[in-house]
Amino acid sequence: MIATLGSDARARALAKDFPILAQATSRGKRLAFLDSAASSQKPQAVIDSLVHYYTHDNANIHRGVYELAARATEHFEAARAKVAHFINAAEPAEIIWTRNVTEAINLVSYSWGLGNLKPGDAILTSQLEHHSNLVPWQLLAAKTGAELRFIEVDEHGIHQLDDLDERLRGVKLVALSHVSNTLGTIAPLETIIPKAHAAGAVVLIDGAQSAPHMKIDVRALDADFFGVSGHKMCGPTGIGFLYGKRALLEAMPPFLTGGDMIKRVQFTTTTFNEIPWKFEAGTSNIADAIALGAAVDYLEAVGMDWIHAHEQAMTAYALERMRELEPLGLTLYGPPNPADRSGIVSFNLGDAHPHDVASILDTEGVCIRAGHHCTMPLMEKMGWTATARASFYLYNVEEDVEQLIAALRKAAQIFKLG
Ligand code: C6P
Repeated sequence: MIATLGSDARARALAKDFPILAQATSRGKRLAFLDSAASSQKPQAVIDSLVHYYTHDNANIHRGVYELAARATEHFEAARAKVAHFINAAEPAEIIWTRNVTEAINLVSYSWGLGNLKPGDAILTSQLEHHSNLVPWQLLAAKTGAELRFIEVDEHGIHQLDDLDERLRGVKLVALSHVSNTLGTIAPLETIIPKAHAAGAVVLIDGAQSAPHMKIDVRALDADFFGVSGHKMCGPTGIGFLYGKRALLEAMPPFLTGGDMIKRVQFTTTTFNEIPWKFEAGTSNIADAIALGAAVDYLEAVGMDWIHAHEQAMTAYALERMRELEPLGLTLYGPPNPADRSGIVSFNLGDAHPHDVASILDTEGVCIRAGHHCTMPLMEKMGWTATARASFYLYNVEEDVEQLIAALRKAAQIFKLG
């Protein structure tokens, strides 16, 4: 058994902050929640923030002059500042609230993309992308006449960069996920971003699977845009954000229009608000933005470096234990070196359908995801119909892996494998 235990004791203590994890399943099994890549659980502090807001502070923001409205506005803008600090943005004005990373990417596609791309230009993405970081670019390419190109990945899901300079020729936008939600691959952004900029491209990073799990410094990365979903980082659903460099955001037209995003409206013309409000039309998701601020407080108190190290250790441990099941037909996917991947492990068990595997695991209290993980082109390239996927977060402990292994052995027995 390898030692994950330096961090296991702390993870065990942190798990107590997440009330949902204390429950047993309807079959009386301990809950082993291994699907945080889909959506994380919420600590009590985030739940309390939601209850506190609706109990004490609820009012519309940026409008009322009375005390409640002023307080709601103050907390809402304070949450923006927390998020800015969390990813080391230069200023809170560079953070735009969105519903999730999908909306953040669509905002860039419509607002930046339509005005900046023309026939002869190219968009470069990769074969690993989630549909949210692919479909918007397919549509943008179709609308503008730009070409859509791909960085290829090998059979482990590792980016192939030998011909990157060539692929970057004529590229105006590079759009990449920081961490693959299907294979856990960490993209070599330190190599790609400087080359993309040298080629004259703007860079958008889909941070859905990185920001919850590792320290993000958008200025050190030199990302032009960076999108995040709050629900994957201990925050509520329905809130996320787009980071954008001030100069880019200022030059972009609004995405949605209506109230709050204006400075002055006359019958036939409108002057738009300053950033970030120019991009926040209508009443915002106030309570959830504030609760995302509470999630940021929580994650920072735990320490992003600790979270990353814990997940790396959990993943290395899980990979080692799962390799014991290879004689039973278990196949592991993704980068072989644990250092090249985050806390996501995709696999298949013999020729059993991953949905059936996931259903058997469920009877043992183990929650995993199965399917194409919104990466259908990657599945097609790899020749897989689907995979099963376990993913780890700060509250996962060695016992979760033990439970996964025992449940997989049971599944192998049921499918008469090995
Ligand atoms: N991946 C998963 O189980 P939204 O739905 O907007 O919050 O996140 C979309 C998204 C975009 N990019 C990446 C890399 C993602 O992982 C996700 C969400 C979940 O893998 C749900 S499909």
